[in-house]
Formats: sequence, structure tokens, C-alpha cells
Amino acid sequence: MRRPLALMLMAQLIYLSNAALLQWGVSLKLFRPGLVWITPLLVAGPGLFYALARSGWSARLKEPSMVMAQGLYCALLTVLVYAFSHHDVRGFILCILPLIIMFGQFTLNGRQFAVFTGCTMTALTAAVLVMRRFDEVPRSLSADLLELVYVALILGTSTSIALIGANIRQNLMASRVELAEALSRVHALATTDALTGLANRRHMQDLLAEEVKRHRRLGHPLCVALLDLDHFKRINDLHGHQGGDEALRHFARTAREALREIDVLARWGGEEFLLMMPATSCEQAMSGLLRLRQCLAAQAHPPGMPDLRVTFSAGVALHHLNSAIEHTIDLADKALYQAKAEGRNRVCLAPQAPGASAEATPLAPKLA
Ligand code: GH3
Ligand code: MG
Ligand code: MG
Repeated sequence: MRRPLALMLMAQLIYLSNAALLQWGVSLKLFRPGLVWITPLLVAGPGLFYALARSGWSARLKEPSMVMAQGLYCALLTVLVYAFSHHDVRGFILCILPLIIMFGQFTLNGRQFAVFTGCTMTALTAAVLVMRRFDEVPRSLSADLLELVYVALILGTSTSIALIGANIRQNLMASRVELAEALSRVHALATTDALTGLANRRHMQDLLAEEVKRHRRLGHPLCVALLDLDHFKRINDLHGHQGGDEALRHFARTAREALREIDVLARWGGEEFLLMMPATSCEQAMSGLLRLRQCLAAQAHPPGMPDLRVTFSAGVALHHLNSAIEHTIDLADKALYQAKAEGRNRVCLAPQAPGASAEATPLAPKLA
């Protein structure tokens, strides 16, 4: 809306200078005295359009910038001024008409331009006919006809040029939209794992770096967990590689539903996943993973794989302010190793204080 408002202000300036020039013309007796009644319309009309747009009232209209209405208003005023002018100044009054088309080129389409030109030509023809009746010394018919044809030619040409400009702008805009879509596709390809739709490892590294900065600034707890699907080789052997892929997708879908929105799960590699849990204590992290285990156990099997059973083992670690995130992931990996060693399908918590016992703490019992 900022551009239409700027254009409206510019139009107002043109209207004001026109009003001043016409007053001058009236004082020089170049126009009929009745023109003084039209001059206030040159100030009031654009002021009203500006107020309607500025107040937001025009937002409810199909065309909130009201370009068509403004164009028609200006064209009809021009024809009125033309009707009140004497022969020797009539010509230049019509110079304003192509200017209206220039204002319309940002908004109007070909059909609207045709309506505008049709209305303007009809009003102008009517004015010429009325003036032929009321002029003390009427102009020759051929002069009137020539003028009408000339104006129609100028309006038609201005419209064609405006439409070519609008077409170029539309093409530019379409290329810009295509480019933005291509960029977002490239971004999705660069950040998403194609099989599961989760964040990929590289994207997760960026997200972790960002989250660590936030963690340093705000001091809220940050937990990471490494999850590894149990006996995945067996799933592949039983259901084939395609079945294994479906099991990975099934796990990703379930995890997205079970985890909170602020948690980010990424495919870290193969059948291993990294879960980042911002603003989360160890207890909350453990209960979140427990919830995921329960959801996975309760989840309907993917179609065609009724005997598929997907479980995971996980290691959870709390990130400490002064340690590197790689170190925290390492701790989670050690806890995962312990979860595997203790029989799988469980979650282990890495020792919390740096320098504390290297033993991880198994918290969640194996599901029956
Ligand atoms: P564990 O419980 O100890 O983790 O046993 P596991 O069989 O899951 O572990 P292992 O590391 O021995 O095997 C992982 C298997 O996962 C081997 C590999 O072929 C399979 N795998 C890795 N990525 C994919 C994938 O994208 N699709 C499929 N179908 N299988 C994959
Ligand atoms: Mg595994
Ligand atoms: Mg593995």
C-alpha cells in the first residue's frame, strides 16, 4: 500500500497545480466562468481518495488502491474542464489523459484500460457534441472529428505501451517468484534428509551451534540424545531394504508426532538419530524419550508389514556451559552404547557433572 499512497500524493500535487493554473486561466478569461465551480472538485476528490486509502477503509474493496475509480474521476474532470474552456486552450487540457494511463500502468489490466478509454472517449464525444450546441462560434466539424480521432489514437498508444511495461514487470515478478521457490527447494534439499524428511546431519550441526549460543546467553538447560534403532540389520533381512526404509520413515513419522515442537530430530546417519531438546532438563528429556518409546510400541504398523517391531536405544546427555557440543554428543554416544549393552530398547542418561563417574545411569526399564 505504500506505493499507491505515494502515487496518490503525487497525483494530489498534480491536481493542486492544475487547480492553480485553471484559476489563473479563469482570471485571463480563457475559460467560461462556470469553471470556478469545478476547481474545488480538483482538490476535494483526490483528498477523499487519499483519506479512504490512508484510513484503511479502501482495504475492503476489490481494488484497495482505487486506481480505476481515480482514473475515471480524473478523466471526467478533464472532460468537464475541456467543456468549460474556450477554443484556443482546449487542446492542452487533454494532455493530462495519457498521464492518467501512466498512473494506471502499475495496476490496471487490458480490460480495465479498455473500459477507461471507452468511458473517456464517450464522455469526450458527448462534451464535443454539447459544446457544438452551446458554443457561440462552433468549431468546424472536421476539427472536432480530427481531435477525437487524435485523442483516441494517443490513448490507444499510451495503453499499449503501458501494457507492454506491465507485461515486462509481470514477467520479472514471475521470475522472482520462481527464483525464490527454487531457492527454497535448494534450501530444503540442503537441510532435509530425503528418506525421512527430518533435518539432515549438516543442518542439525547448524541448529546445534545456534542453540548452544542461545544456551550460553539464556542459561536454560539443553539436552541432546542419540537414538539408534535396535537390530535394524534384522529388519532389513526380514523385510528387505525397502521394508527397512519404510521402517525408518515409520520411526520418523512417529517421532514427529510424539516429540514436542521445540525438539528437533535429525537423521544423524544410517539408523541413528540425534535429538536436540532445548530448554529441557534431564528428567524432561528422559520422559520425552519414554513417551516416544510408548508411542512407537502403540503405533499401527506400516501397511504390508504387520510383524514389524521398531524399538530404539538412546543415550541422553545434558550440555554444560563451557564444554563443546561435540563433547556432549560424545557423552550421549557413550550412554547409547550402555543402553545397547544392557539389552537395548531403553534410554540411558550420561553422567551429568563433568568429571563425575563415567558410568551412565539406566533410567527406563525395557518395555514388556
Ligand atoms: P544394533 O541394535 O546394535 O544397533 O544393531 P543394528 O543391526 O541396528 O546395527 P548395525 O549397525 O549392525 O546395522 C545397521 C544397519 O542399518 C546396517 C545398514 O545396512 C542399515 N541401514 C543403514 N542405513 C539404512 C537405510 O537408509 N535404509 C535401510 N534399509 N537400511 C539402512
Ligand atoms: Mg542399530
Ligand atoms: Mg547404528
